Amino acid sequence: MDTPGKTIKCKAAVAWAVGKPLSIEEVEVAPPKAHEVRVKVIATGICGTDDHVLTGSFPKVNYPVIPGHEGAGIVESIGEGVTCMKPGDKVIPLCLPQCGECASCLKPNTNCCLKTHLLEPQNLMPDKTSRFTCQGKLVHHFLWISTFSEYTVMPDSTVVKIDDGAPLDKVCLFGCGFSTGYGAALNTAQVTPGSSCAVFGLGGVGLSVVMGCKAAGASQIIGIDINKDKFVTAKELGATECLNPLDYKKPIQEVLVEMTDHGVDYAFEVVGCLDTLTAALASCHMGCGVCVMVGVPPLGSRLSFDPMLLFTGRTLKGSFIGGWKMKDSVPQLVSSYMEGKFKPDILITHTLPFSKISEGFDLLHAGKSIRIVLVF
Ligand code: PAD
Ligand code: ZN
Ligand code: ZN
Repeated sequence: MDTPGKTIKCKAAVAWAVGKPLSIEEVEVAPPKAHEVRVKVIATGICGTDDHVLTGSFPKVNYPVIPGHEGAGIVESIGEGVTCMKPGDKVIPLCLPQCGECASCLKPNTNCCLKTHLLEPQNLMPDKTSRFTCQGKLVHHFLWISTFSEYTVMPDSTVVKIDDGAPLDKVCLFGCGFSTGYGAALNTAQVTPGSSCAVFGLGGVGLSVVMGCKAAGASQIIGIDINKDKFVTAKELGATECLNPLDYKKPIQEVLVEMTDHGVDYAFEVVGCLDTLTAALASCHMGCGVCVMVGVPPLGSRLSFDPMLLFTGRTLKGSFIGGWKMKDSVPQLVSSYMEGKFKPDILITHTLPFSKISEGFDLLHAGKSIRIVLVF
């Protein structure tokens, strides 16, 4: 079909309002403007963050919106001035831009590009218009990439070309979940060989933290989840023990401090809950333990804990998409995957046609999946 320059009609999953389930609609996707790229999405994962969008607990989202941010696809057409890719290239949309020009992009030690949604909401393209309409209404973008649409438009700073041989239904996980978890261990915590680690929350992101801790040479990796069904995969990926907080009368941080000789070297919160964040910090070793916050906290929440936990030398830090400068790192992660350096495929418990997206969210809510990949 001769589509470049024309509006494309295709299927997309639209969240019309907070608390409403996704509904599959026919949407119109306008052609890309200057420095934009239109991508045919081939596969997209469902991340816990997409669920936060449906419940209204992700900041600065405008409705109606097309969520989805863990995709992989093929460039359909490019706008004026795009030089980094061409139609037919395999690409991964990036949920965190790397504009290459802002103060953060110019610093070597942060990936928090100042074009991030948290500073400059990405609900419309940079020219403040949307490329999506449905039933005559404007539909918003999500993180500029909206991968729950068969075709989607994004700025060229939020998409990167990858290896031509990459299997798109697997490497879509590099757009968020795997990169976030693996990088939280390697880049943010900088886990050291022989250390002890505790990972709170064993979803797709938490299990990727487990893989990162193992790759970094940690000798003790304790997985913590209230759903014991997650323990088999966690152990397969490198967890040395798994704990269910519901099995203990005392708080889980006390159990961890006892079993690790005064606390772990690194703790990761990968649930998105303030209680587990405080528990993770309190399970760190006094004087040197590092707690990394990966889970997205509830919208508008405020943290409260005993400041002595920090006064006595523990460190609390956040990790945004694993600390990777995404444009530079995602192609390298894909290449390492192609060389067999890690196998995030094990995280994909279900591959479903896009039309079954609601079934995918039901599986996520029931705790019966790790990562669900939808294919168009
Ligand atoms: P998920 O829903 O697949 O996994 C969450 C896991 O936490 C599940 O296995 C739950 O059973 C478990 N859990 C729930 N409550 C508790 C509890 N009280 N104690 C222990 N375990 C519990 O989500 P996910 O793995 O896709 O995402 C996890 C979080 O990471 C979520 O908040 C998401 O928004 C966030 C995230 N952060 C970034 C980032 O850049 N920091 C990127 C992507 C996702
Ligand atoms: Zn995500
Ligand atoms: Zn930037």
